[in-house]
Amino acid sequence: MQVNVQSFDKQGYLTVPGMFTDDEVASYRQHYMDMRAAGEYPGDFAGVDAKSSDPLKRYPRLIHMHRWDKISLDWMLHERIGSAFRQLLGKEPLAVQTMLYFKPAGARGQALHQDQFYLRVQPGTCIAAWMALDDCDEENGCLQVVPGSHKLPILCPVEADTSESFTDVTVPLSADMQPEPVIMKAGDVFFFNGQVIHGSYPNTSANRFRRALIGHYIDAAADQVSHYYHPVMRFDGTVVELDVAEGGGQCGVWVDEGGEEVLEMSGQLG
Ligand SMILES: O=C(O)CCC(=O)C(=O)O
Repeated sequence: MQVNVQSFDKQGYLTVPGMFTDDEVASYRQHYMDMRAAGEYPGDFAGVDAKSSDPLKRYPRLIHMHRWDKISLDWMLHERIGSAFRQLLGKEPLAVQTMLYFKPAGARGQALHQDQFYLRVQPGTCIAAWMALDDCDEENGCLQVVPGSHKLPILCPVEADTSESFTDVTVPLSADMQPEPVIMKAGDVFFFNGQVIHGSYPNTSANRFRRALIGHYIDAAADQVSHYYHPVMRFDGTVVELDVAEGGGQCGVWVDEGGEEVLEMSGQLG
């Protein structure tokens, strides 16, 4: 499958329509619904409570399933995903994470953020493959991205509104930056680099899920990534040793310069 490398280079993100068939998507949906119903897993940090009034406690996201679930491992290292990455990066990709977001009706979203804030890949940045398992639009809380953010440094986080987001930090936008919805069909995959500011708003639908299967990757030129993302895997399933990226470093804050907002690298990451 040919992907539009020029568009990715220009924007830092790209939707590849129909990467997975309806049948494949239906079988992933069933697999993860069965898995969620069957019990608790490492990574269920928010707790699982089938009777909670919080939809995200009834359906918390799954994290790092590829470490104990073959279907997740096979998807993370899928040839179609690998081929897209080889075209987009021009380098061999390395895989570091899987996640499954259920996002049922009424669930909060995830405040705007940059993945590189968490992964701390050096040199370079991370890149995500975000596959829609349901059709996604603004009603059920589709992904939102900020155009033009793909070349920004890491911005200093500020407090998020936890009535809208299940995470408690976000990044401030300058006045001329506006998130845009990423409307997708089930089976489409959205690729975006680790600097791209993205997130999602609550699922305001009456009864629609907005499930997504997500992989995080880095390219083979990287020599370090945060501790949480080890072990790092090649697409043939073997493990590659990378250094552990430490926290800290500078982050950007918006400052007023003669009536114009400019980024100043005066903040410090914890
Ligand atoms: O799916 C969402 O709502 C947010 C996902 C996300 O931010 C991520 O995969 O980094």
